[in-house]
Amino acid sequence: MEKLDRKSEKRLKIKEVTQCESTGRMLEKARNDGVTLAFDRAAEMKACPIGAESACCKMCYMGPCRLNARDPYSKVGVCGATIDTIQSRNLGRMVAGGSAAHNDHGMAVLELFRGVAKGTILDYASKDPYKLEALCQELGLPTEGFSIQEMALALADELEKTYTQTEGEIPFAKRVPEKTLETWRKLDIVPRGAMIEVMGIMSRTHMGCDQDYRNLTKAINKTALADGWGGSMVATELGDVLFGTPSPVQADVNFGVLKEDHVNIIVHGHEPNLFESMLASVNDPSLVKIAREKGAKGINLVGMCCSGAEMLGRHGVPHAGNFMSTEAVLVTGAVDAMAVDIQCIQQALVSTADCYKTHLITTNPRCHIEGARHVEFEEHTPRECTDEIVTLAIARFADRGVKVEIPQIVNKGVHGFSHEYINYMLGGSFRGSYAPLNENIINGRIRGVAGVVGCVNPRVKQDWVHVELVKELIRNDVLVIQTGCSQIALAKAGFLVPEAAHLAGPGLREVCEAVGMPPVLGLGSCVDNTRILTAATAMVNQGGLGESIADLPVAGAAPEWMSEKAVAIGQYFVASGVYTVFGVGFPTVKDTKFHDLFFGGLEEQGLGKWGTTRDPHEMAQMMIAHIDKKRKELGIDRARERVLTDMASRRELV
Ligand code: SF4
Ligand code: MSK
Repeated sequence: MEKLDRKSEKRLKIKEVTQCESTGRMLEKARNDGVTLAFDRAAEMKACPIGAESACCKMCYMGPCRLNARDPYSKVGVCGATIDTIQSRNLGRMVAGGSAAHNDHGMAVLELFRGVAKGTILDYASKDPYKLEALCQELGLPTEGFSIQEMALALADELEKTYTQTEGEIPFAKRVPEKTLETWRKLDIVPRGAMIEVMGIMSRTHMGCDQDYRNLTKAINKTALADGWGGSMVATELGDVLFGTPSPVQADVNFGVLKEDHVNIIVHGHEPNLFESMLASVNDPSLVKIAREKGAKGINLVGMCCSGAEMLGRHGVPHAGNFMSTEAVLVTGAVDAMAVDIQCIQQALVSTADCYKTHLITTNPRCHIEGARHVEFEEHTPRECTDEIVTLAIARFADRGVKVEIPQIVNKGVHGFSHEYINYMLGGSFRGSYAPLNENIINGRIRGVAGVVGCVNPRVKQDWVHVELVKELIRNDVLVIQTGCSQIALAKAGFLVPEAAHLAGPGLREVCEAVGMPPVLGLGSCVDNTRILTAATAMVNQGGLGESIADLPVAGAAPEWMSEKAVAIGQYFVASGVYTVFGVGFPTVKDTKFHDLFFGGLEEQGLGKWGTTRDPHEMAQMMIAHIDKKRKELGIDRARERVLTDMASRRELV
């Protein structure tokens, strides 16, 4: 077990590193217990300033080469690579990593879907046949006279092209608004298939290959779009067909969802099938009986991170917290087993779990962790894995051997706003449409729509940037839609309830009160960011707000991002036409040609653009200014006050 030097002066005060009270309390307990969490590791590990700005290259062993970020054109690498080549190659590889992660996940969902359709996988069934038929029709597949199974098999074959096709356009290019697609075709950035795009960028960024940042940017856009309109979109859409399309459900979030007198099992990761089978196992009467015989009142299944956000929206399964709380939750001592699958699983969970005698169980062949117990999850026999995890958890409950301390904090919220439900909610069941949303934007009650998404990162105060940003956006009548760890931050802050409408500006408040909806809508996991693309497409198709996604009065933000997936997501939003602002920092050097292309040049080509700031209030004003600019271009602007947060109220907010 790694112990923290208690005299460390680098260690920050708890209220400076997290806004989440439960996480803060457990961080304090961990420090007293001599256990190190990522907050303290971040303080000990100074981020490399050259790497942070992407001014270094290790593409070959003539280097690694470090350029001067303060005077970026004063030096080149040993091979002569310029700062623009180096930055674009580095960013391209981040996008490739993120896109590969989402596509790998999406391909697994496709194979599961195909197995269910063929009848070789029996533990799952297609829960939403209406969506299956609608998807077939959207992609031009025949449905008249075809059975559900025939449609499903044809859809699986069609969507496989998302990954394997080497020529042409990915299937969901058919969903893209016409003018947006036209721009992509003109720029030659329509993805062919994810595998060839990811392979292409890895090859072009090899030493001595593509050394023109503009040509590399084309490949970066293609690879990112192969994520958003490719693998991630397939994962979301087929996930809905298999497990059900979400609709609003009330659910609890925060550490208080753990129950001392129950067997507590947490699932953390990104694959809904593990979670769905775990749900079946914890409800199995024979396992519940064993748990009761061991003195437990029942088995309590809880989500964390993104598959948790999916289950929260689909089934109302309680959720303990986001990425930066995954270690802290183990410090409660109440977690009998944590089952993980893929992505955003910190290796340190193994040692933290060890300290608190929790079973940390990896389940996926793509993600083993040294020191963790591995119980492989196999789709044909999923219950073998999930039943074993429940059995291990029951045994640990019977002999916990550690003190249990659960912060009794629970936040209620409404989750599960799929793009289909937004359609229904605003337009009614008989004339479901985006017309009311567009009308309310045109008449100015709603100023615009902001997607606030993404990770939490110990380089900034956990949850705080998300919450401050969203507060300011809704006060300015901007409707906020959310996914992933950001959604959980706002749920903990109490914004995902209809009663939060009183925190919104007068126009947005009026709409929320009329419909009975919160001013902040939770759409699911980080993979489900594709629901935002689909909603934006519906807004364009509805009419009145321009012809392409780039025309819409919308903006996006990932205020506390950390992963390569976040970069891929940000890039697919930018390439789709959305102004996207990142907090924490951005891996480019200012005042270089590559940076200027990303922060302005792409917009001139008809796409979106990047922005960056660490300050949530400045971030909100940047997004609102962009929304106002788009309103002006659409001719729907009118003089209106922009609410600014002054220094006095900022101090109150901290
Ligand atoms: Fe240095 Fe060029 Fe090798 Fe990069 S590719 S490490 S810049 S020599
Ligand atoms: S889990 S990618 S920390 S949102 Fe999707 Fe959260 Fe970011 Fe991982």
